[in-house]
Amino acid sequence: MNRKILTLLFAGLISVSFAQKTLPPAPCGPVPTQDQLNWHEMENYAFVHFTTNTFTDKEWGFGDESTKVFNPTNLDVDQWVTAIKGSGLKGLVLTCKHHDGFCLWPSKYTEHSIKNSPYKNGTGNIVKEVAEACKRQGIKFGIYLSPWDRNNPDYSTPAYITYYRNQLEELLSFTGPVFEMWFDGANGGDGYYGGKKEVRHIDASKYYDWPNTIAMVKSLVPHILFFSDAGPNIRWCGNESGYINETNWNTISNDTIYAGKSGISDLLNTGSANGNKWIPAEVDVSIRPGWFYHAKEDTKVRTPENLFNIYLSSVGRGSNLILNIPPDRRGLINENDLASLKGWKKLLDEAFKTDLALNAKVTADSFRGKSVKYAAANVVDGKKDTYWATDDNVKNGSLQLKFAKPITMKYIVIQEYIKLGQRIKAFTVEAWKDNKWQQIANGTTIGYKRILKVDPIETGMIKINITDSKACPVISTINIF
Ligand code: FUL
Repeated sequence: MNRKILTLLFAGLISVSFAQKTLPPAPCGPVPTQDQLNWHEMENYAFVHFTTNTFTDKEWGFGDESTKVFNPTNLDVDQWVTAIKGSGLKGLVLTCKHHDGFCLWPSKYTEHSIKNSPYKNGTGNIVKEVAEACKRQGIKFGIYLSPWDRNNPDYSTPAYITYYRNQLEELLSFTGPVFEMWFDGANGGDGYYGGKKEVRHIDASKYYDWPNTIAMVKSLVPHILFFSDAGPNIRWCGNESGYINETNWNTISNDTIYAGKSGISDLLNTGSANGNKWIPAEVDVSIRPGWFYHAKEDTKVRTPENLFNIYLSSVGRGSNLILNIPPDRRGLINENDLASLKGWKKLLDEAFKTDLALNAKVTADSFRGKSVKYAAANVVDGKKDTYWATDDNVKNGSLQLKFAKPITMKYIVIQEYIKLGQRIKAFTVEAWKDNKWQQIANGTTIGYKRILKVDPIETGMIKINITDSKACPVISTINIF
């Protein structure tokens, strides 16, 4: 063996042992659970609001609606799921019971259900039908069971909590796995309440005894995640208009979130950099002005462009999107909604078609321990579990992407490796144009995913500069479109 080869082998051995010695960054602050990570990866899914309201043209049924009004004449849950899946949505959360108390499954605990409706002469179970259609077509299923029940005579007494838990147990006996459960924050007020027709108020923070309900549900479906204003697993974004703040922390301290607190919507909309829990935000919004189908809103369905902007201001800001698509009185997703969804999917496919970063040469001003394990090239390797990171004492850094030939870009997508916590507080993007670096975008948080829309620009090189971070930055992916 000649001397040159020996030297090379020796250098190789040294760099291998260096790579092995460079430990990954320690987690920074709270980190997501595996179930939350799986949820982040879903990015978007559908909400489906369907009850007697669909037939009475209401948004909030009083609870005295006759079960006989619920009569979808042409219900086809596979049509819903096909439309939802075809739009790129990864799951469906169904209102099994809305505030009016009417149950879409034949509950043995109440007469106010589908069993007393004309639908399939009272033999139908729409929750089961939908759960099975989701399974058949390969999307996830979630449930909404309104805590507020304007029909139930016991609402506001302890007996109702038993009723609510019995119903959950009943539902979960036939739904199979459930990825998310939605606890609606709308609580208490006037209602039918078994004929009393009065106003009932409850203290939502105590009345429902959520910790015990959650423990009961988790024992039945261990991987379920709970959504409510305060989490504990997923938080509300603070509005129903389709956006999360540009600064969006997945972290928040859940003892700072309580109903009635002033400024709560703003806090939910941003999270807090130093929050002590990982409770990411979900953006809930309807494709129509209302949550339920109303024929008079057929001309007010959101346009594909509007849905695309909502995608950018929700998923593109590191939150998940739950888009409500309410079936009409036939029991079908209406043609108007189908047309918008189709247009939306086309816009998404066109915008994010070819990842121009895949062919870029990526370098960084520094990388952790000079180990290839943390090198810049990891951000374009298409693998979600590799990343670029700096040394612990380096809280900023620059990644440079050089393209084989000039590209015209419109979108920059950046993903933090959130398994190690959310870190980045500020960043800028520069493009090489007219022989100099020019700043074309800047932002604050990144989180699971940040999509930046820039004025289309032709360039041969870009730089992503992390200018402020809670701890050494850890970036898993960069895509350019
Ligand atoms: C709100 C409810 O009151 C609306 O009817 C709808 O269900 C929406 C998703 O949540 O709080």
